Amino acid sequence: MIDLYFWTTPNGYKISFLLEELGLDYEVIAVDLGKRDQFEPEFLKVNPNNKIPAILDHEGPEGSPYRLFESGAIMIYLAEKVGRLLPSEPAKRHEVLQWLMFQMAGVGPMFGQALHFRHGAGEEYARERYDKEATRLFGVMEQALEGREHFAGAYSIADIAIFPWVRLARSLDIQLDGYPNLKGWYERIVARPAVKRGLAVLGPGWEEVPLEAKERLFTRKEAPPLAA
Ligand SMILES: N[C@@H](CCC(=O)N[C@@H](CS)C(=O)NCC(=O)O)C(=O)O
Repeated sequence: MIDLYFWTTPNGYKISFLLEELGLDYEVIAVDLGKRDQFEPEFLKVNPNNKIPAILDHEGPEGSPYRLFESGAIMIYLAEKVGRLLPSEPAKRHEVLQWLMFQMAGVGPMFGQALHFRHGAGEEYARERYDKEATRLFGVMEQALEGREHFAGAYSIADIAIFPWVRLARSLDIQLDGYPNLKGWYERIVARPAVKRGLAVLGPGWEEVPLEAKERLFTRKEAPPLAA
C-alpha cells in the first residue's frame, strides 16, 4: 500500500495517473493547499519542502516503509518498482528521462509562473516573460511529436508528467488547435482509462477549486519556517 499525499494540481495528477497506470494500491491523503495544509508539521515530516506530491510506500526497498517527495523522483521510483513505463535499455531509458527532466525543469516551473502572473497580482513584464516562455515550450513539444505518438518511443512516465500541464493550455490562453501533433497526443492520453481514474481523485479538478482557495494560493506572501 502506498500513501499518496495529493491535491488536485498538475504535479499531484502526475502521480495519481501513474499509480493508476501501474495498478498499484494506494490511499489518497488530501493536502488542501487552499487551507495551507502543506505547512502543517505532520506534512512537513513527509516533505520539508511543503509541496505535494509525496508518497509513503509501506513496502519500500527491502520491504521497509519509504518516503519520497519530488514528483520526478517519485515517478522513476514507482516505474522501477513495477518495471513499466521506464525502459531499462539505456538509450531508451535516457530519452524518457530527458523528457521527464524537460517537464520538471521547463514545463512545470514555467507554466506555473505563467499561471501565477496571469491569475495573481502580476506585473506586466513578468506576465509577458512567462507567457512567451510557455508558448515557446508548446512549440518545442509540437515539434518533438512530429511523426511520433509519444515523447520518447512508447508511452512512458515522460508523457504522464507532461500531460497534466498541457491540460492547462486554456488557462494559459493557448489553443491546442494551433498544435495539431500535441492535440492528437493529448486526445490519445485523455482517453486512457487510467488517466480518467487518476483525474477523478478528490473529485473536482483544478478548475473547480473555489476561487477563494486559489486566491490564497496565488497571493501567499509569508511561509512558516521549516520543521526542525
Ligand atoms: N518540483 C516539485 C514541485 C511541486 C509543487 O510545486 N507542488 C505545488 C502544487 S502543483 C505545491 O504543493 N505548492 C504548495 C506551496 O508551494 O506552498 C515536484 O515536482 O514535486
